[in-house]
Amino acid sequence: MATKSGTRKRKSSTAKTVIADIETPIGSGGEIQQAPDQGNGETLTTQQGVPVSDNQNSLKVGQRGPTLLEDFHFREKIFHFDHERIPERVVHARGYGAHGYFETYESLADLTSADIFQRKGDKTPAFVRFSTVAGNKGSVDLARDVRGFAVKLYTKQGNWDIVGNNIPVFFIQDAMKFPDLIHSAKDEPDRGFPQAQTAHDNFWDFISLTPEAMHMVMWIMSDRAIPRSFRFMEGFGVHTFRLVNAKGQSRFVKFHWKPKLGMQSVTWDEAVKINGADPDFHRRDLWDTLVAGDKVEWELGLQVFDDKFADKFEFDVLDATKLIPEEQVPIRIVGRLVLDRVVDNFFAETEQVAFCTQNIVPGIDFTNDPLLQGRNFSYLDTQVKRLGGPNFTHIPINAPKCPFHHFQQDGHMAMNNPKGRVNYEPNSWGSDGGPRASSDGFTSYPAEESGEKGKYRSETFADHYSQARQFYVSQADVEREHMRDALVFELSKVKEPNIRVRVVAHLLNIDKGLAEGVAEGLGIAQLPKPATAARAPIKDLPVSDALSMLKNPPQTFAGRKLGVLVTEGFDGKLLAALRKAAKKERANITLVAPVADGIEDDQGQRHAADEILEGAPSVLFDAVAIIVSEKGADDLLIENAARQFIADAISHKKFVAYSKQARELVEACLLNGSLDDAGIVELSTGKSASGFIEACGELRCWAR
Ligand code: HDE
Repeated sequence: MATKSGTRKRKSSTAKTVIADIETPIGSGGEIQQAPDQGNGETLTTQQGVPVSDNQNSLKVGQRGPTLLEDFHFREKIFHFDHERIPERVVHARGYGAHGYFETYESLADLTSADIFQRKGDKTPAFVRFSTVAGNKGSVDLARDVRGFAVKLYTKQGNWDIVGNNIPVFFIQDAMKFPDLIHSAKDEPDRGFPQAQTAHDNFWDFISLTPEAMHMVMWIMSDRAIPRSFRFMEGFGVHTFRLVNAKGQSRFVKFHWKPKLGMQSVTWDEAVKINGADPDFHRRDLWDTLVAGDKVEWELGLQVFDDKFADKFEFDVLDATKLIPEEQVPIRIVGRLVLDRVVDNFFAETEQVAFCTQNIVPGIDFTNDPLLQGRNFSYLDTQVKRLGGPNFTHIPINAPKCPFHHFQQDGHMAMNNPKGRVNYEPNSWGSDGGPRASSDGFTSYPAEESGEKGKYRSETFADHYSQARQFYVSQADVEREHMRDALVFELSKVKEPNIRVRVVAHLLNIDKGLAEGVAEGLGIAQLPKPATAARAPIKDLPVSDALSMLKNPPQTFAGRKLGVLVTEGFDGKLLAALRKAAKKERANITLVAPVADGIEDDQGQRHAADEILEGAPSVLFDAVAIIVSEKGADDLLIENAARQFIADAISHKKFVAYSKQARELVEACLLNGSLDDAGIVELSTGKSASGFIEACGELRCWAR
């Protein structure tokens, strides 16, 4: 409050009341911590910089009187709070971002003049945002869905955004259909559910009437749509782009991101349980990894091809529902993307980052893919809506990191209007006249275009089933089973029988066995006729092993997590051996105990628990170990959470290790398997611990 002399001092009486109002937390050692503390020593101010004397009580007339409108601090605080939300993204609302860099492996000057690809060893700052598509901002991470994989590269010639997905094809061929696709996938408008899932009538109704979606449907019904971590996903630019070199020669290119730690997904049963146990599973995984000082890497691969290949390829390279198998055009690895830093602030960076497909740089260009052309309109438009005006490029996460000069000015929240008198061009102000266009600026590839105006769909886009079949037949048996189960699950949530039958009619054009399996799972007694195909499917496209995750296993436990369930008096040496082996393999251990405050091992050493049993079901881990004392084993035998922990790990085909005291406990949790299983091992020595961790590199015992 202001004193007569005009200086300020704290209202000590109010401050005391406040402290009494705040709960005092109990520290883990039993001592009581003092709250609140003194902060960082700086004085709290309003946004105008005015020092604040009381941040807990509004200005009133007397102790019990009305609040005064002149309380500018109260008004500012509430006003700002009222405006904290901006519109969430219409699609890809739920996402998570991180910083890093791109490192160029070799000069690609023969292919492209893009500055980022000129010099071996160059490092370009990058920001990446991963996302789900259908769910709202607060939805769960393990929805069955495509994942966004959007990369912003702050190159020396401007920002280049590769706004891709973790699936190399898309549902539709023309951007015109995008609003309908998304409306059908999101919650139904009358009831506002289901959220973050496609298992409902509207989605499958749309799909059943959109044969071009069938290839993508195969991908989203595969385990690609339930990744174990952002770190273990591939990324794709999806569309065909152009690379243009300094001589003006153009080649086509598809972009691929290959995860250094290999690919890995969860099973559907795990996904459902993870969503309950930890809805933030993916974002926590990335945060924890980076905060622990580990880096996350992908390599950039290019599929480069020319008109000759495009002309002889079975499909149109402008059709985003088609991919080019790696076996047909090999992938050339040209650099790596390394994520090494979490954001300082989620909203400022991850929420405000504005990716735009039209952000390209000299040396890169678009093709006529009608989906890409439509996206080039949409992204700029959506950012203006979301971020409130044309100056979203002034937000640090969106600003280029290279010098930039232009005459654009004003508008909401203008932060860097050009300096000086001149804000137009041409002008005659010489060295005060600002920037000028230059011959090495961006020029579009002079592709020749002609034709009659019309609302067209090219004949060359008419094949809807051949690559859907190629993807399906390229999967391992387990992966095919999962796809069949996923289709049965999704369609079982569809209440209109005609829709289910229409989907099965499409499946008949893809694979008869799959169609029959789905029909059987749904109880459709009589198979429908195959859907009429605009073009007869090619049935003998070769198997592409590169399309299967299980045929390309990572063979490493690096970056994965072992959950170790312990009880009081457990074998401390065994845990130490597991820790050592995990460290060597660059894997992590989470200690799960019955209580949070920690427990003692048989050597008398105390261990803090990372999680308690009820809070950490085994679905959160890639493999588990049960290291318990005899008494602990007896106690856990009658504890539901413990039995579920073990039974789930076994039924999810994970590697399971146990100390000899846990033998009976593990046996009791076997449903119909046996302990005679290569992936269920008794540990006794340090050697067996390291053998177990190495074996975990297989990730699952699918044969179980
Ligand atoms: Fe997007 N998409 N999209 N999309 N998309 C958006 O832009 C759109 C498509 C993708 O982390 C929106 O900033 C249209 C394909 C990602 O911020 C919006 C079409 C692919 C992200 C939009 C497509 C994507 C978006 C919503 C059909 C993979 C999140 C919020 C032609 C290659 C980026 C926003 C982030 C976001 C429009 C199809 C990927 C509305 C019209 C195909 C990764 O502009």
